[in-house]
Amino acid sequence: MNSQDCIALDEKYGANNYHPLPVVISWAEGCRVRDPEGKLYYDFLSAYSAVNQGHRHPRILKAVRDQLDSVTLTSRAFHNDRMGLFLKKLCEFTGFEMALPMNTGAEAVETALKAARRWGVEVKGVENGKQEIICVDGNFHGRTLAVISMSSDPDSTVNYGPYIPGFRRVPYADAKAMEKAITPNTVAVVIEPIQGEAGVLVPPEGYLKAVRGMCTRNKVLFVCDEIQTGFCRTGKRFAWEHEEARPDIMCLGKALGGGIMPISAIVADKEVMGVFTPGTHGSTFGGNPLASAIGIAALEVLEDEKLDEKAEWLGGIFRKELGKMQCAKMREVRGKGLLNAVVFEAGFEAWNACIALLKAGLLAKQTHGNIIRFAPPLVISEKELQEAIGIIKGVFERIG
Ligand code: IF1
Repeated sequence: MNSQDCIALDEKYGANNYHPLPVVISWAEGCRVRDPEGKLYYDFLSAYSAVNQGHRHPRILKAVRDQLDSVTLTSRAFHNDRMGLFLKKLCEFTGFEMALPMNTGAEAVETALKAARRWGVEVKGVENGKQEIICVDGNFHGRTLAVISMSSDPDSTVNYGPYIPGFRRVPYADAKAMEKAITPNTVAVVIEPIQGEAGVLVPPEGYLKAVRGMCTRNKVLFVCDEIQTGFCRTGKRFAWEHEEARPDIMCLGKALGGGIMPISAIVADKEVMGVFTPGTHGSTFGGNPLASAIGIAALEVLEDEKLDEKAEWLGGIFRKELGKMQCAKMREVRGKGLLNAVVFEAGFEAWNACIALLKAGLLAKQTHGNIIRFAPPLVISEKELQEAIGIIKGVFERIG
């Protein structure tokens, strides 16, 4: 099937809930993808950072193939011989005591919200039904009803009421406003350490530390959504490490699945994770043996290939080279590690620039109309990155 036929099928049979770039991917490896016509592209989205280890990493593929020969799915009604090893590896990688496996990112966030509400009653002593959770403007934590009840984005929330109560929203990167919103019933604060959907918004230095501090002072859980920023993307294993602002609960997803399947989790210490008892939360697929085998391999690749250091190093090169480009419409280059964005002047149609990049052989997606996000797989080599920068330069300098 050619690209046109694939797109026609999507449009005829698929709900109209996306507006993708007009490109079809039928093959991928490392940091490159190919369309059915054979054109090669650099992938500078990495499935929104779910492909940090690169497409079809050989070591992760081997883990999949090996696991397919024994057992793939058991449900949690029985133990399987992979999950414990996976959770141990995840705890060692993150430095937390316990983990709870789910599937998608939104489920991890839901799990964190539920953990926080229960902890609020059972440990902090808040009356059930009175728990409050503080979130921030511009957040993106997924698509479920509880999660969109935190959202300030009209597209995500329109006509989906009634929304879930118990959330208070304050401006992002404003520690004072957040502390003012804390009441005796506040059980948690939920933030992304860098806001992805908001256009790779990096908060001023000291913000994460301030949030950590106010949570400790007020006996409130600090929930950090590292679903997009985690697993080496920003130059550290987790973005909170840039300020040593260790959260109480970390939400994980995307790259935990090694680019193969949805795998998510929360990690926390015993005091928090201890609130879950049999029957109070779960998932058919969470922790399944295939996912567990993949999760272990995904973490081993991040560790053995030192992808945190690599993202830090290459990210520096990327921002420096983009900063040098001659394009009068460019306003700002920002980000950390290999999670970066270019902000153009207000009213700029970044969609058109993404189409031009696509034609030149590089896939990236705009956000908020005038921002383009650049997040290649972390396995990209310096040479490949330089070639990709050349493509971006060619397009941006033509824009003027
Ligand atoms: C889509 C955005 C990125 C996330 C954070 C939780 C989730 C996400 C910080 C939920 C998911 C994805 C979802 C994807 C687009 C994408 C996205 F532009 F919408 F905001 F990456 F920047 N927390 N982000 O970024 O994870 O349930 O999807 O596994 O099409 O909705 P999920």
